[in-house]
Amino acid sequence: MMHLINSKVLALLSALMLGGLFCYIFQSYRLAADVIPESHEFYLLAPEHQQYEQPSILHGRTDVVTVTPWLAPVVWEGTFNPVLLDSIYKVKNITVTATVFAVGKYIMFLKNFLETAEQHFFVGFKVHIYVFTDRSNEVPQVRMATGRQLTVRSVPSSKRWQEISARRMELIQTLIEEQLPNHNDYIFCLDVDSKFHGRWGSESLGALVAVTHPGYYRDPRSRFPYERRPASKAYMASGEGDFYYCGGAFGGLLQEVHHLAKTCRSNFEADTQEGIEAAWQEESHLNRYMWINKPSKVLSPEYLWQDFKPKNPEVHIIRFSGVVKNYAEIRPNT
Ligand code: UD2
Repeated sequence: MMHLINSKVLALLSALMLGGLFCYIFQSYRLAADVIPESHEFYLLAPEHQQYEQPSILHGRTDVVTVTPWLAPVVWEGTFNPVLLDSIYKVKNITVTATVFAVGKYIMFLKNFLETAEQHFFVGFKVHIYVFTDRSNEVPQVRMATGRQLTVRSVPSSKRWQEISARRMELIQTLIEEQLPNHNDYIFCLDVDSKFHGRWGSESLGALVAVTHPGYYRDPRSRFPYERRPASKAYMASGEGDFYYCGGAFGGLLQEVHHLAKTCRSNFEADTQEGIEAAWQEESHLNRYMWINKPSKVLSPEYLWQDFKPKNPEVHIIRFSGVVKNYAEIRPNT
């Protein structure tokens, strides 16, 4: 009799456990199927009843190319609606991180960079700027709007500018691994010897974002200063390559930029082992990376001009531009 009761209790318990397991699995399945991650790159939710100029697929800019052969947008003034884009990205509650390196005398550029970023870089969004410097005590005090913050990280000084420029990939990789766990957020890595002159905002967001170099976008690719030695991991053969991209500005989703930084760093280090340094250091490795891993958004040279260059007619607005500098005076070596 006792034996019979025990087996009934056992059967009841097993049924309860199975039921519980079924509910758990069913619930998890529902969650996985129903919940669309809010900050997913491709989930562009516009507010209801918003009024804006009617878009057209017939009329628009005809003086420039606005899409790459792999169908990534090329962002030029006049190709996007900033108000609409801001309203789409605001609800995602994203944080945009920017990294900037100011090692040695390059600290002199930081004040202008930070002050103009306040005026033009993702205004109205949460922004976190990381400054990497060996002169923490010389970092200028710049008033930042609510939601914007600055973190200073100490890095060692260096006797070679090539090394400073190259080490950026390693530091960006480590920053993302250690400090930035939300992989749905975005990051831009920018040169400090530059200033913002116009809006740089949500139109620039994408999974992997590259900027076409202002010095080469009108040239045939045979003239691009890619690394041409086959011994280097940054090697680009003649007839290869899409555009020549800047090392001074790139970005995207944290997970994408992490992969980029890690790959460029490891290729750079493999070159060093072989006693080779690519023609334009990490810019060469970045160009090789972007050739294989096509950027999902390409920013026109509006997003990195050079102050010494007169504005070309297709450039309607300069948003960010490298200041004129005397290399011999500011670099630790020539
Ligand atoms: C180009 C690229 C730069 C980089 C370099 C290749 C653009 C506009 N610039 O610029 O991104 O790819 O070629 O090496 O695409 N830095 C210091 N202290 C130094 C030297 C450099 O902090 O003593 C940092 C600083 O953030 C600077 C960046 O490294 O903005 C790049 O160095 P650069 O501006 O001297 O390189 P440049 O003008 O040749």
